[in-house]
Parts: sequence; structure tokens; C-alpha cells
Amino acid sequence: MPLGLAAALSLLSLPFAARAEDGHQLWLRYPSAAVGRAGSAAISAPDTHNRPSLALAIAELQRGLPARARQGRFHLTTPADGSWPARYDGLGTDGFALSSRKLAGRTETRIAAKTDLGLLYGVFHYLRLAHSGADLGRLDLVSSPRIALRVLDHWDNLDGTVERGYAGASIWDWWRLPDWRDPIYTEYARANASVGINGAVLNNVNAKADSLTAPYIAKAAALADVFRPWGIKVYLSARWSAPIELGGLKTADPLDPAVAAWWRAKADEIYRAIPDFGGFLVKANSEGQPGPADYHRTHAQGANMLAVALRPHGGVVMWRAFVYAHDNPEDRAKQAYNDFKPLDGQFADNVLVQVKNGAIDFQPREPFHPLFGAMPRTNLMMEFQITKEYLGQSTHLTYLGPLFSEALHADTLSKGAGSTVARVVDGSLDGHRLTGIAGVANIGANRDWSGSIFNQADWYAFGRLAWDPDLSPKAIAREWAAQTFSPAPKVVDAVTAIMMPSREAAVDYMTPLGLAHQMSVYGHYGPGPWVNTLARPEWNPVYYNRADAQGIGFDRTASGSNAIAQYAPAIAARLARPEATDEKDLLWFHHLPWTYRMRDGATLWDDLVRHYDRGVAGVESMQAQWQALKPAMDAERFEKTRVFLTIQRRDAQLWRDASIAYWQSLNHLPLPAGSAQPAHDLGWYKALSFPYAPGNP
Ligand code: GCW
Repeated sequence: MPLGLAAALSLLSLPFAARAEDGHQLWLRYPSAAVGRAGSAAISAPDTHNRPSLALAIAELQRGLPARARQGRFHLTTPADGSWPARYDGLGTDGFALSSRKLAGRTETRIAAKTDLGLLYGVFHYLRLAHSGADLGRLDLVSSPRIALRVLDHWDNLDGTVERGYAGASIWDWWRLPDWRDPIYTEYARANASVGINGAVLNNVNAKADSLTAPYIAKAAALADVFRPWGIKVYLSARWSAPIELGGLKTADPLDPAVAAWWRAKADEIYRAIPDFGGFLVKANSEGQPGPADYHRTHAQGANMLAVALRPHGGVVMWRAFVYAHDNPEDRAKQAYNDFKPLDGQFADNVLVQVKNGAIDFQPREPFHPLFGAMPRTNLMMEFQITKEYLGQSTHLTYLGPLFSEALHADTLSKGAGSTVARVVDGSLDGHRLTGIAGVANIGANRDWSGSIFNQADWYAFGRLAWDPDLSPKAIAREWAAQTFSPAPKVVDAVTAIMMPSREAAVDYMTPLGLAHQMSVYGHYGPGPWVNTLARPEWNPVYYNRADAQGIGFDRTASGSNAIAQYAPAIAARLARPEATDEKDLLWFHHLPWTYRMRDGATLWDDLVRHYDRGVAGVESMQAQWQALKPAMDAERFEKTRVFLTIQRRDAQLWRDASIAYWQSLNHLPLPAGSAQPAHDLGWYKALSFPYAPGNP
């Protein structure tokens, strides 16, 4: 091709690339209309020699500065570079300060941090404000992360599939690593750094031992090299039985000296390749995974043995509390507490026990996990699920900010009022320094990363809440909407109005009033409240709904499983009485007659139906609001979301109708006035089959 033509084509391709609104740019779009292109801005910063994070901070600032800020002057400083204002001495590691003032008609902006990574976070925050329409001329803020380890857990398998992944294949190209470092790894790290995420567990907790072999350590090391300047450490899920599978040992007993020695040598080997390796995540004695209980050892004995191997290198063990056993007849919701609570105080100080937000499994709504507040002498970290296994996966618009925030703000009352889950997790309640929060990633190889445009908001919100659990989910939605679509107040208001009630709508059409785990056998997507055929009792929806001719709900009071006794006495006393229980959680804790009177006088049955109706109506209203946004949206992202909302509307109706048809087959009650009969009989819903639904293991 003649040179001139090539040059012309490459010029042409630029605007096209910039115009493709497929969502790949996430919230970091820096739309060309808003970003000044005229030369570089005046940035004074220390020499970037050997300071890769600082170099990234400067490059990011140049890249993202909006036109309106380009004429200003920017100063980036750390204490090492002199001119450090004493009032910033209290900044935490990785925290930053932003200040600006007008000087002779020009805005002077200072970004100060104790570390280069802090500067990078400061730059990202400045750009977040800049692209959300904030006044940049009078900034004065300091911000430090409340939680030390802010981690994404990837349930990515070595064959490229993702367990519970709804956004395509894994982005880790294990086969071509470590040689080929796909540019997507840099984009991934940049997106994470922009919201303060500083760790990534690369492989599924249902782990293969192969991840710990030399070739795979080299692959993980290549990723670690890419992530390092962005402040992101890599971690690996460790398969408990690796000493047997890889080391040829006869046992994986944590008290066997040969087993401990194997893990020490393995840790040493990993740290030779990855000097800042974060540590291990472990799913043990859960859903068929091996673990220390196979040798009659406790979770603490298991975790501590690994902790010893990692300690010389500064690594941590994230030990999951998601355990329940097929041969344990106890209420599944009680089992993790029963196993872990007695171990409080026994875990090494470089162990974090990773607890899901609720005691069952990432349901649309769960009361907070009773382990929070019950293990004051243990580092407890939070595990959220960003990938929406139970909340409509990639198609339903169900913004998770309110779910995360609700869990973080639940009050455990363990040390009196204000003992929130957030204060357990950030260490302030019990004086812990090693703190962490994990989100099961919703990232895959789809162009839009998360399977839908709006699912990106859940990744974003996780990062923002991990930094500061007190941020309001609404403020986060506004920030995200402004950066993702447009800072125009009309757009931000309308997008936020769609997002904020969306999770409650899903609760209403899927599992209202404290119901849980009612999905079909096909990939945890559609309804199946009648299912009673799965191998383990607690895998079946009927285990959770306990519905019959007389009533519905799981009695977790003293007359039932007494799970309420796992909460602080004042909470347990409240939960003992249905009338004192929040109606949102009613059927989680109580088995009640269909005729039970709700607070507003309606029967439980009528109210339940009303919730299903409200859920469907909620989706209809989201559809209408989205439609009204059409003129303000690019065609591509508008259309994708429009179609997904159509799917969601259809699914919401299906959830409502199938559930009501099943309950009616038991209680034979008429629907309240104004509620329509399900379109089909129960047999029709039961016959639906979706054997290839995505995300199945
Ligand atoms: O929610 C369940 C999922 C499993 C998952 C498990 C866990 C990784 O259905 O796919 O396995 O939880 O959290 O370990």
C-alpha cells in the first residue's frame, strides 16, 4: 500500500474507533468533545525515572483533562519531593488530597499523596470530578481508602470458561501467557485502578492444582508485571490437595510436617517469580472441595499452616467461610457460623476469613451474615458477588449499589448501636489493621466487559464502596452515569432514577418478602419454586420456601431452626416476632399462614402477589424511562439496553406468573382484585427447559 494511503486510512480509522459506542471504554470515555486536544497541559511533577505509577498518573491526567481545565496548572507531589503541606500528614497510604485555587486568572491544582499510587488515585478522582461536571476551581478534599485489600475474585478457569460468568470467556489468555501480554490486561488494570481496586485473584475458587505449577506461576507473574504500576497485586486460589496432586505426598493434612514444608517451598517459588504476590484464596470443605476437615483438622489449622508459608513474604490467606455440608441436617443458613464462630481468636494475624454478605448465597436480598459481629478477634473480610448469578445475570438491569450498601450498613449491634458490618470490615469496630473486601468479578471478553452496559456500574460501585463504604449508592450511580453517558443533569437524573429502584424491582418479581433461592435448575436464572428433585436438600427451592396449603416461609425462630440466635440478643428478640421483623425479611425468618396480616392490614398472600405485580410494573417503568432517554443516547448503547429491558420485562412476568401459579396450586386462593391470573397453568411453567443457560459450572 502506498505510504500516503496508509497514513490517510489510519487517520480515518481514528474517528471511527472513537465513535464505536460499544461500551468498551467503560466509565473512562473521556469523550473527544470534552477533552482538549491542544497540546499538553502544564503539569509539574517529580522526575518519573523509576517511578512507573507516577508516570501513569501524569499520562492519565494528560489524556483525560477536559478542555475546560487545560489552561490550568497542575502540581503532583509526595513528601519525598519537598513542598509537602503539613495538613496532609494524616493521609493514609494510597490516600490523596486535591486542592485548587484561582491565581491570576488561572486555576492551580495540587494533587498530593504519600505514595505514587496515591497520586494515581488522586488523578483518577480529579478526572472523575472533571467528567461529572464538578466545579474544578475550588477543590479542597482529602480521601483515603477505609479498607486495605480491595480485591476482585475471578472465578475464571484455566480452560477459558468463567464459572457464573455472563460476559463471555475469561480475559486471561492462559494458553498464550506468559509470552503474549494482551493489551486488555493493561486496560483491565487501568479500569480497576480508576476505582481503587488493588488486587485480583486470578483463578476460580473451585481451583485446579495446575495454577500452582511452574508454568502457571510464570503466567501469573506476567500478569503481575502488567498490573504492578497500577497498584494491583495478584493472588491465586489454592487447591487444598495440591501437595498430593502436584507434590506426590500421601496426605494434605495441615499438621503433617511434609505438607507444611511443601507449601513453604511453593510459597518461596511463587515469591521468586512474583515478589509482591498477594497470597492465597481458599475454598475448603465446601461443595465437594477438599480441605483440612478431611483430616479432622479445623479451618483455623488449615489456614494457619498456609499463613506460616506466606508470612516471611508478607502474603495473606483469604479463607472462605462459605461452607455447608451435604450430610449436615442443620439449616444451611446456620452452618458457617457453627463452624467458624468457635474458631474466633485462633486464626493467624495474616489470615482473613472471607464471609459472603448473607448466610446462604448472594440472593437478591439476604439479611446480613451472622458471622459479622460474632468474630471480634478475627480479620473478617466481605465477599460480594458483582457477577449477578441470582439477579438476572447479564440481561436484567439490577444495579447492585443498594444491595452492597444495605449489607454494609446493617447494624450487628455487637458493640452497641452503630456496630455496622462496614465497621467490622474496615477494622474500626474491633481494632483490626488487616482489612479486606472482595467482589466476584463480572468481567469477561465481551466488548463491553460485563455483558451489559449497566452491569459495568456494579464493578464501578464495588470499587467505590470498597474505598469508602459510606458513599451513597445514589451518588455513585450519578458519578457513573455522568462519566458513562453524559454529565448533563437531565441524563444523570434519568439514568439514576432507572438504576436506584432496579434491585428492589428484581427482589419483587423474583423473591419478595424474604423468600430466597427460588430459581430453576437451569443456571440460576429463571423461576423454579416447585423444584424438589436435586440431589441435596438445600439445593432445592422447596427447602427454602416450605410452602404448603397453609402457609409459606422458613421458620428460623426458636420453634424452627433458631438461626436467629446467631445474631446479637437485641436483634434475635426482634426477629423472634413476625410483627417486629422487617417485612423485607419476613419469610426468611418466619413460616406464616397465607392469611397472616401484614402491617397495612392486607393478607400475606395478597401482599405477596402485590409485590410480584410491583416488580413487573417496576421494569415497565424502567423501559419507559429508558425510551425517553433515546434522544440523549448513542444508538448502540441505547439499543442494547432497550432490548435487554425487553428481555427483563418478559422474564419478570415469567417469574411472577410461574411463582403465583405454584403458590396457587398449594393454597387455592384467588388473586387480589386487579391482579391478573398467570397466562398459563403450572404445568406449562414446569415444562420450560433451558439446558444451555450460561454460567453453569
Ligand atoms: O453460589 C455458589 C455458586 C458456585 C460457586 C459457589 C461458591 C464458585 O453457584 O458456582 O462456586 O457459590 O461461592 O463457592
